Amino acid sequence: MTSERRPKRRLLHTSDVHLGAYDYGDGSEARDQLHANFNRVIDVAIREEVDFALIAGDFFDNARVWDDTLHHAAAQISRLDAPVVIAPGNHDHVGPRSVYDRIDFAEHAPNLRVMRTPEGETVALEDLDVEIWARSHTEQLPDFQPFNDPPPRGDAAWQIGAGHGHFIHPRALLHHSFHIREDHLIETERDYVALGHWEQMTRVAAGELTVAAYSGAPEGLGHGSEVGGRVLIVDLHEDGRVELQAHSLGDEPPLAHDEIPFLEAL
Ligand SMILES: [Mn+2]
Repeated sequence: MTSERRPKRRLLHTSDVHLGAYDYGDGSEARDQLHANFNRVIDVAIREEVDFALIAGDFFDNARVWDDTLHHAAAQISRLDAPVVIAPGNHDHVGPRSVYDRIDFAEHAPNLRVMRTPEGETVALEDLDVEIWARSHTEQLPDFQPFNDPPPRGDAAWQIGAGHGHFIHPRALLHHSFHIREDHLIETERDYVALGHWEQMTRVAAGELTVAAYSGAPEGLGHGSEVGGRVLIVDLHEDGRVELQAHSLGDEPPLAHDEIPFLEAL
């Protein structure tokens, strides 16, 4: 967008963690696994020395997760010496009966910012010269469109968008809720748009000037995806380039930008 050089920044993008999805009965291995997987997401963020992390919705599975899950999440987030921003999705919506009202996250994870304004909200990370805009889910409204009418770019060098919903391929049948279209993403005029709601990792079309991708679920439940158990590391380069890498939560080598699947059709 601008030809001036910008500060080099690095972020971690994940989504659809669904912490607490197995909070029933006496607990289970699946529950422990989900918790351990989020610990590994934070491990990657620390190892890769990210400047901030962005969770594009469905961080918690529902508003009735166990207290222990809330405290586990806050403790893990606070291990990272960098801001963590959550743009809530349909499973962890804001408003009445929000999971984020259950404990005082500001006390337990002072580096966490939850976007709680239903009309949409810009979080300014002033020390980083980064602004993040998103519109959070409030409840299950099928016609909710995360990127309808985004505000113009702000003053910070880097403009990031986040949204939780279904990217609609131009040739797709319109049978999903929470639509995100390519022209929505183009109209954001953001440098990077972090998407959530899908369990598979994929880049999506967003015009020439915007990079947009789903991180997929970190536990690798991706249906039909070749990439699982990964998070995105996003490098914002001084010349304005946005470069992705898919980092494994296990021992797999990272995938370079062009190796990350690109949605051709749906
Ligand atoms: Mn979702």
